[in-house]
Amino acid sequence: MHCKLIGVPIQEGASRLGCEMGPSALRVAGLEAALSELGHQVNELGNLPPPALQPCSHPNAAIHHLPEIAAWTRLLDEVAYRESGDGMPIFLGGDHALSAGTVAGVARRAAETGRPLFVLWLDAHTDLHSLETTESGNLHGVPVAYFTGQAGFAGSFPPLAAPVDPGNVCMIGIRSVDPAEREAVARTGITVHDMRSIDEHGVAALLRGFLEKVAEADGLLHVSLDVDFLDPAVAPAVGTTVPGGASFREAHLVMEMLHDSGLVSSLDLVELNPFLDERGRTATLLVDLTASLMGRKVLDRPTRSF
Ligand code: NNH
Ligand code: MN
Ligand code: MN
Ligand code: MN
Repeated sequence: MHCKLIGVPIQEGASRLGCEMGPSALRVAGLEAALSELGHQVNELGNLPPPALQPCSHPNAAIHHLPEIAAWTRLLDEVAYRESGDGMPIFLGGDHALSAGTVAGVARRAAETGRPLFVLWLDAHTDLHSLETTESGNLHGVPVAYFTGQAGFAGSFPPLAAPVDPGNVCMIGIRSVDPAEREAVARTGITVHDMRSIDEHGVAALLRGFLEKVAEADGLLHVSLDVDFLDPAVAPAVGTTVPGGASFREAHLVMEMLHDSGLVSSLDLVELNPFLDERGRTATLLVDLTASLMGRKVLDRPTRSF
């Protein structure tokens, strides 16, 4: 596989500063070497420079940094479209607002190839607010509403060329949903597997159901991994910890199954805040999870798709 590492030093979408250092921490933790050791060709594209701003505003006075996030979305839509033409872009965040642009760009590419894009959202949160409904005003809480074509982004965010069908979005790990997001989940029909579903059925059964759907549709699969998908006991370096998250092994199992499926075409690693880390352990875990997604395994096993 030809992997492209793209640093996205964006932190204006989160309430706490520090995600800007995420790409550096992932590099220091050895992401490039981990991928090369697995036999992949790795292109290190460096960090994207912060884009120029265009003034814009919104009647919701709670919103923080709208011109910054709108400009990043415009830039990332272009970059993701360009870099998904050949090889697998890996976006090193940066906060989760970056996924508005990365998913929009890979969706535009997928639409051209005629294959449907699916999105696996690994997160404690659904990130389904619109600009109207966000109460925190932190725009890392809105990307899913944007890239699935929900109303209210016109005039600031770039027009969306290829909205992702909400029926193609699957969320796993969810345990913090605001009232307006609850309503949006019901309205859009996005599949949400909360932590209770993981407890009841096991993460493998939930993920297998989704991967079968992607394979049947001959789809492309974008994976968006928010650090707070993981339990804060194993991944403390995130500004929005929520107890009761995925365990170390649950997260690795998800990555191992994704590798075996052969379906993943692009990846976001987001919300890593190195300022909150303990001696780099969260950055190291993210590198190890990415290695599992890209083929690292304990033992070879009889081939099984997923
Ligand atoms: N739903 C909350 C908000 O909109 C929290 C979002 N924070 C996240 N999302 N970390 O992944 O502010
Ligand atoms: Mn702010
Ligand atoms: Mn998120
Ligand atoms: Mn989250």
